[in-house]
Amino acid sequence: MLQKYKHGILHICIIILYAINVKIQFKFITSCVTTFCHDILFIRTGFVIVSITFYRYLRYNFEMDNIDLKDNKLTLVDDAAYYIPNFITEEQETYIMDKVNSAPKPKWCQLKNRRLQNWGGIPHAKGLIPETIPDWLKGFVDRVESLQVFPRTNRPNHVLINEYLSGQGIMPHLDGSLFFPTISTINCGSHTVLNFYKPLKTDIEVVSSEKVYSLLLERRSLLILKDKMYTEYMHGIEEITNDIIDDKISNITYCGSNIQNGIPLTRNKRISLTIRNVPRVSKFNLNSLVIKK
Ligand SMILES: O=C(O)CCC(=O)C(=O)O
Repeated sequence: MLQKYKHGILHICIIILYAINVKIQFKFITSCVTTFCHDILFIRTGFVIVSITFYRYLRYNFEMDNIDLKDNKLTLVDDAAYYIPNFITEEQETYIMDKVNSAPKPKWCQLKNRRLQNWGGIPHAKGLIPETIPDWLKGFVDRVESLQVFPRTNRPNHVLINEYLSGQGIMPHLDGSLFFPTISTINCGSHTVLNFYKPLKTDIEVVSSEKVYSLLLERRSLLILKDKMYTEYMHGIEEITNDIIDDKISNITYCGSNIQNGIPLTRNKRISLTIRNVPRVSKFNLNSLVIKK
């Protein structure tokens, strides 16, 4: 019931806080002029700051909960891809990057051209060996889940964190049948360009053929790939340090106003959070292993 009226309640709270703020700020200015009573000024300033912060928090949650995925569905690519710019705030981006950077060394897995961390467990051919997702990360997983891109039976239970230095990338690949065919990726620290290729099946392996789409993933954005975009197209990131934005970028009209045809973008260190569901979960649990130790 409360859930049903959540948006209404938030709206009323925002209006009340706004009204209180206007009134208090008016009184505050008057009292500045008429009195030098520092105690009262101090209390009023505190109240204004607290209520503005709360107001911004409510507005932020209100706007986030109101994301309508239909508006973010990319029309120039096959079904289905959704691109949501500014899915997280600058503060949240810094928070994520600090958490990722301060993870203990054994949490990192160093590959030839990038580093990664597994959260939620270790995906294995026989299923996920699960582990509880820590609270700092769970909040972001819940936000993605609230967009209802995953069915209730396949809630996101795994987060792969990739760290790419400028010039690093990932070979074209398919994520395969280990995962439920929906990928959601939060981008932090730098933009990148994610390319999509038609797979070519040879007798020995599946290789990528021509590039069909490119998507610009801006900092703080969320990308969701489903259905054919998951199953039929390989995705990869070229190992380059600069990108030239041109009309081959299929989501350019969904990006920020600073993104225009012809501009060069320099890549910095990028951290991506790939939030997925592993349908098969092993009974063996990494948490119990740690406790037994
Ligand atoms: O970093 C990304 O956006 C892509 C990651 C990816 O494709 C993968 O880890 O399989």
